[in-house]
Amino acid sequence: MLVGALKLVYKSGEVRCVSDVAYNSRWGCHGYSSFKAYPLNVIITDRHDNVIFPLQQFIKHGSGLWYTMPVVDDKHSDELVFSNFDYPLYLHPYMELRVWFGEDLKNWSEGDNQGRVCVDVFAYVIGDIRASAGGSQGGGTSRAQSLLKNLKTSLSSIMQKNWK
Ligand SMILES: [Ca+2]
Repeated sequence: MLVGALKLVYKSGEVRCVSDVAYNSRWGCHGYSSFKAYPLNVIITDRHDNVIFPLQQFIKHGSGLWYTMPVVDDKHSDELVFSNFDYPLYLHPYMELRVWFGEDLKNWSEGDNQGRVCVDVFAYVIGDIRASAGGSQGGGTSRAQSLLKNLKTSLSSIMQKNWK
């Protein structure tokens, strides 16, 4: 299936980028001075540890993969949503996705990291590749484009229908 977005929904736990629990966070390292401007550190990769989300333009600190996203608060936000409707992700059965703490992925300043966070992962499905078998290459993209038009008119109902 073609996936335009991934959503991580917070379930439980805390993580921090140093040993002090004062920096407990759901998605990064809350209030830690070095990363206040880009406090998010949860990364999605494939099974070879290639970064899928966040998109490169959000990453502000390449060594540890610290990033920022509009509106998202690293301590209080219930959800973390990554989207890429220009280049939908093709997910197939048994494909592995990994949820990383960026510092751990990069083996950078990871020795003092602590904690664990559990999340549910949802995919925003914009098409099934089998449904368009025989169609022209790029059919998924045009489906994404048509969906974007729908989003403008009925965002809430589509959002409910497509999260799986
Ligand atoms: Ca650290």
